[in-house]
Amino acid sequence: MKRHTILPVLLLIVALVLAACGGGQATEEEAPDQGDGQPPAGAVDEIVLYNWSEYIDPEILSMFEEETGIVVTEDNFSSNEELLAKLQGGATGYALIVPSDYTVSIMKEEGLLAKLNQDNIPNLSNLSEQFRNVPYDPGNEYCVPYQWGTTGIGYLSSKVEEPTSWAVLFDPDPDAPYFGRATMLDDVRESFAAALIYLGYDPNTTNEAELQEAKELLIKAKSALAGYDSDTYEDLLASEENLLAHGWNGDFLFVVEDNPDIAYTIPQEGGVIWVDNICIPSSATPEQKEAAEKFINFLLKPDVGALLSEWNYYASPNAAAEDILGEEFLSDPSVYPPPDVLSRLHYLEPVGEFEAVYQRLWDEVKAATP
Ligand code: SPD
Repeated sequence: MKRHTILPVLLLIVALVLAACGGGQATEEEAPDQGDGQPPAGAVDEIVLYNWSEYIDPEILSMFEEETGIVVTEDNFSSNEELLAKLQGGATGYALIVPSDYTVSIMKEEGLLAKLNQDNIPNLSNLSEQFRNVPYDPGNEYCVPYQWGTTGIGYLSSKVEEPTSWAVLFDPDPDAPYFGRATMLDDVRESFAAALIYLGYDPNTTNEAELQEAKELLIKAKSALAGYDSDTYEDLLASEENLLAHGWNGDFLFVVEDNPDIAYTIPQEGGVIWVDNICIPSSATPEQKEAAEKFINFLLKPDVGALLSEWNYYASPNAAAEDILGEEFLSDPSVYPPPDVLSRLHYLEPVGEFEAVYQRLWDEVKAATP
């Protein structure tokens, strides 16, 4: 286990003091029948959350269990495509899933998501205004933004010069210290986005010639790579087995405690910005859905939202949680990119039929010898 050990204690003290004053956050509400420590008769007492790895503080799951009697267990995926394929294949048993923005659009279109009963989620009012009306899910009809972040490059700052360009991967210098000790995300859209952005193209392009060019670059990059990895790349940097990695900002910040030499940057050509969302699959039973909505409401409590970001180092879409997080966290440019960086970031969008083209070309990249 990692992260700050003092903050949860401080938050608990603040919560206890507020409760003793008869107050508590004006922005924190309980959905009907929540809070007696027992699930109602006939309700489920266990649900499964299908999530990215290392994305939720286990303490949050324990707190929820203590409050409601509902045990939340986790299963993990490594990419949106893995999650999507699982649901498209008819997987059942999941009450909660965490797709990114463009995948929410695809899942909605394919009928894979259940509509939220917002009466069960009064803490929705804690979301920042900009997350109440996201383009892929206006009005939070199906999902609630969970965390948001960026995709860039993590590196060991005493061994590698700050990478200012994606050229470190796409035009690698065989004499560079990171050559052969770098990784890229095992993620079709993210890895193509890095190459397309480096080439000056739209990371959501549906132009096959541009995609072919990006594919060639991705193959060229393989000479500098130790491999593709979306789950352990930050640990491999922390242990100094690798020196540079393409990845998600919070994952790098997660291991700075283990190795303070780790730094994160977004190259001058730009990078990807994304919003992950917590949603309920349409395959959930009514009982699972009710428990899942309780959990979503719980996550939206200000103190729980703050705990989540303090643990995983991703930015919070929850305005009431941000009030607790404090200036140091909110002004960290690796978590909340400043305006000049934000202006160079792109959201991934669904590309329709072209998803298959991306996937075919990605398979060719993976199979190729550089
Ligand atoms: N360890 C948690 C990582 C979560 C990353 N989600 C990002 C998806 C962007 N395409």
